[in-house]
Amino acid sequence: MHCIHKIINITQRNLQVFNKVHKRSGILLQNIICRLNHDSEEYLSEEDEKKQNAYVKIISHYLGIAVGGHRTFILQPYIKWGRDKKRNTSPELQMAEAVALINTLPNWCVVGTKYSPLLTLQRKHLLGTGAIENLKKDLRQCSNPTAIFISTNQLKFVQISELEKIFGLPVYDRYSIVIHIFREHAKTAEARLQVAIAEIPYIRKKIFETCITRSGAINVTEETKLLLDSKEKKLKNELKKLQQHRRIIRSHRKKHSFSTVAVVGYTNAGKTSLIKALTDDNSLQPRDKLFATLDTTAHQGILPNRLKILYMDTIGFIQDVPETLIEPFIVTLEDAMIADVIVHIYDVSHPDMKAQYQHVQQTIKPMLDARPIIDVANKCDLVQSDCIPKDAIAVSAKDLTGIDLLRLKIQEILLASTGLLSIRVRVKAGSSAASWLYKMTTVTNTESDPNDVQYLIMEVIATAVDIQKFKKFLKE
Ligand SMILES: Nc1nc2c(ncn2[C@@H]2O[C@H](COP(=O)(O)OP(=O)(O)OP(=O)(O)O)[C@@H](O)[C@H]2O)c(=O)[nH]1
Ligand SMILES: [Mg+2]
Repeated sequence: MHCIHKIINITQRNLQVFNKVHKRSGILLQNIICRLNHDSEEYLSEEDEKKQNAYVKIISHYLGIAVGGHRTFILQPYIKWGRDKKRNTSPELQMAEAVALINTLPNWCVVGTKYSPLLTLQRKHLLGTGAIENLKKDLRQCSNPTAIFISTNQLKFVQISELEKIFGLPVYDRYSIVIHIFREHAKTAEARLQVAIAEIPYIRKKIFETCITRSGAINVTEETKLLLDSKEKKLKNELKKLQQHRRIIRSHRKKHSFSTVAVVGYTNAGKTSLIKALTDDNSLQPRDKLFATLDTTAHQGILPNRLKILYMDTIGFIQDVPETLIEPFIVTLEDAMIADVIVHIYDVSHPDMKAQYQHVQQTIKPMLDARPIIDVANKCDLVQSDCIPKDAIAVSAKDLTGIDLLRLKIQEILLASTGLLSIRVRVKAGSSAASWLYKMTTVTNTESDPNDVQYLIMEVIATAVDIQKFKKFLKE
């Protein structure tokens, strides 16, 4: 109830402001954008300070939070052959992504890299004795490394602690590095909540795995267990509120039938830049960082037929991280996935483009039914035109090439998928027919009839049902 009450208050505030300057449809659209983008304030934590401090201590310890950053040595393991060998990418491309992940973190830098061919990732020390000795040598030759990043999905905690003992340095896997980035980039309360939820399974597993005694019992203090349990309960309750909040927005959007276009894609593909290019929204800040965007936000755009629509910016995808990490973000991603049209943007200049494209397709497919997807090959300013796949729209969000064509494509697919029709109607100025159209359809343009100024040529977008209703109305 509290949540609904707040939403109503916000809407009334917005309405007062917009009433003065906008027409009816403008108000509704702006309200929805405000709700989608800023309502999350209400999810601010009210947690008791003492408990919070204890929790922060646990998190910092188990996540290895490093305030001053790290001089990182990256080890890129890869399976040489067999079932687990990755076939659509290469160790070099995985290493490039690992370097980009570290460079995304402020004050972290890469001071050395090494590849490690393995038969399995399951060994207690991950590496064989010879490889460990070689790595020790590499670390000694390196300029003062303070941490090791082993660029694989998720290590067992026993592996982490063993390696930490051997090398005397903190060891991170991709799960913990991506959590660090999420923490850094989570600006709204909503995103912070999602990151906190993503941390819980990691911390839980780490605490439990590192507290197993020789006899197999889990030696965790009652206080720690309680703290984790209560934190988890609280976060889940807040997540429930978030879901309820999203449902309200969703039904509101449906009720006022604003068409939405979700822009999804691999992290750093150019989703935010594309929406900025499509909408001219200067509040959008594209950044050369992985996971720069964590929140699903809505931005108003206008199609060539003057239909106002909402573009949804979304969190990016990445390969080789555990699902539990992305799961809390699926709530907001699902919200985008109910969009009328999905734009899948990928970086056509990226050497790992194929694997990135396939990863996104595989992740979004289960969330979509028969929803149309438009493939957009972005950063085409960086490649020769013969590198661009034939079934994609070539775009440069930076240089604005292909943007008009994309708008037309979105319009075409949107009208086809929503059953909306764009029609021109001649009606008498000031007539009840004109009022009916203003009230019941989206009027995209109105001009005086050059042959008779008493008449208007109105361009409207409406469903086939509404058009039938209008014909009936004219006969009455
Ligand atoms: N050369 C070139 N660079 C681009 C283009 N589009 C985006 N970029 C750059 O790519 C980087 C990432 O752009 P974003 O729009 O932030 O990418 P994103 O997909 O929103 O990234 P995340 O939110 O981090 O997942 C930025 O440095 C952009 O300036 C393009 O068409 N050409
Ligand atoms: Mg972004």
